[in-house]
Amino acid sequence: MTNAPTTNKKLISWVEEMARLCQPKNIHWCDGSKEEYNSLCELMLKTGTFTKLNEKKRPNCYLARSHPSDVARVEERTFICSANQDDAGPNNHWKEPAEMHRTLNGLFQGCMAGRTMYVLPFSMGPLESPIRKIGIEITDSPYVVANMQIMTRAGKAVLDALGDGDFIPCMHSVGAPLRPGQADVPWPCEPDVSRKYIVHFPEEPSIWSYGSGYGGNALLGKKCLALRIASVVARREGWLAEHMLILRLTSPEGKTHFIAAAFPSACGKTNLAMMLPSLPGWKVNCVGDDIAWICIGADGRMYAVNPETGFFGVAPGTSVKSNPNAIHTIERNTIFTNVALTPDMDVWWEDMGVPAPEKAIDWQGNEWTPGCGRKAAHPNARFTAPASQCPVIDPDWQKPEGVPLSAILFGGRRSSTIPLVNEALSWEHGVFLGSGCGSETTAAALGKVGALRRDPFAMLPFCGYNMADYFAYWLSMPQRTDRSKLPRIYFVNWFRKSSDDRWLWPGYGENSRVLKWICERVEGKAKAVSTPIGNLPTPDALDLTGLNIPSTDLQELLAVDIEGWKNEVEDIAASYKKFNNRVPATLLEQLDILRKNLNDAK
Ligand code: O2Y
Ligand code: MN
Repeated sequence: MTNAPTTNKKLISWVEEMARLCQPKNIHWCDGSKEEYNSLCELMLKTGTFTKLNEKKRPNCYLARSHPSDVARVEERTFICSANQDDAGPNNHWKEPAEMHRTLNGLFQGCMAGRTMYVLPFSMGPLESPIRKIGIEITDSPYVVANMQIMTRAGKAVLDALGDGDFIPCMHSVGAPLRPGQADVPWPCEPDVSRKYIVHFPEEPSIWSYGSGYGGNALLGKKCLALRIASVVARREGWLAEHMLILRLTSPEGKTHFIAAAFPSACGKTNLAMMLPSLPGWKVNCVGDDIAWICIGADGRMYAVNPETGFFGVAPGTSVKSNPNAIHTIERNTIFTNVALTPDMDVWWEDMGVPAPEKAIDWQGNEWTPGCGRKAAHPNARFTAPASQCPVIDPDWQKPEGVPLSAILFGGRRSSTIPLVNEALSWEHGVFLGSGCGSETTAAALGKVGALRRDPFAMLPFCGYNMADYFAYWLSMPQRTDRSKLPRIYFVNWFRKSSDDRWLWPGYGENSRVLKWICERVEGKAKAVSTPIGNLPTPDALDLTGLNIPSTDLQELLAVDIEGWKNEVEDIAASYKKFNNRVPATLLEQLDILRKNLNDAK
């Protein structure tokens, strides 16, 4: 290959082999430059993939509309192909690796005909970070390249850092070859979901994705590499790859704590990560909104790195009320996907907090008016925006060694039983609480609205190995460092409802009150009451200054619903059963302790 900007033999021969397989029209090695980004955007304007937005209102912003069959991650088509099925576990779809390679080889044969094959070097984590990982994504989608340029460190600097070293091959095709003379479409993909494949080979490691151009299916640095593959690599190397936001909370006196939080998808991680606290003088800075790579530092504390450089956030529901800092982040240099287009070439979505336009073009490209009975934006419509544009991006967000964690939060969308906040009594108790994570489904998710879906550690769709082994790995942390140096663990729930279906807690910026209590607990200052489920704030320990919340609501938020918890225990026990006796004894002991505490409670 004459035009390869590298001497890396493994890389050159892999690109040659993939070119022979996929038969592209051209090969383009991505340098990650602004010029390259702009020319990809120009290209996508020509093919109709992109629509340019109003330059005055949204400078350098574009809208893409996906094919209606290609709007979200496809969990049912996501595979972990470890040699041994038990290593993938009941939490993953599995196929024997050789068989899957045969299937993929068939699908990728000639799949890039008539298209350009882009070779995109990218790094997850700052290049100087000891745990950064370099991937090379080969893709036939310019949309994927443009999004990856925002979401990762990509291009020449990465290739230079790679040198002759090793990388993770990430192979992607939209699965829509062009015959000679065949016209392209704005969003090429394989519309038949049963022919889409998002495949991980953790032992190689490598990633193969076919048929989708959307988000987590196609931007392979994100969920595929930084969570599924990284979770396997992390266990081998002694660190953690987690589905967590990272934030810094600073008190009016300037005291700072870093907190990581794992919530299932669609529970407001992006909102919390860059929250505007309602408490006067308190400040939140954002380190990351979706993924945390956590390792034990030289001082024995846990340090968290955000491996990404952008936000791929859900647009519907994002408003000045829910997330003012996100609204500012997406004012410029942003790619919008599947939102509505207003007559003045701006974007709109449901619950944007501004009146609906009199008419718009909906996410499928059809005319839309308020009251027409359809949504203007797809519920999983997204913005892709640089993290550096967030008004509260943390000054340390790119520190190669990460930021030291004071606390880890787990949570979910739970309308009953789970209190506003609960402090774990030990690391083991905290791991138990994490294993019981779950969330009630919303209209944005597929399936029945309001059904509880267990999602341990918010990692169920993202853990690249058997989750029972993952629990054991988390439990091993006190053997890897001084237990007293580990972050304290909390379980939070902003989503409690009253029996007459009112929100009991206002959420958003008011969640800073809970974060304040957590930081004060870490400092040994705040009061708590010991209960059968953990330590809860005494009602006067939460700073409720200026918040008009009925005392009966507060009581409900901080009460232990014994009967509800008894059901919770049995439901968690049932969720463990799926792991066929592989769940660590320590977690079964925690379950028994909780059962006994609840039975002993009056
Ligand atoms: O539907 C997709 O492809 C995006 S999924 C996603 C994107 C950003 C952050 N988190 C998620 C998720 O599902 O957890
Ligand atoms: Mn996520």
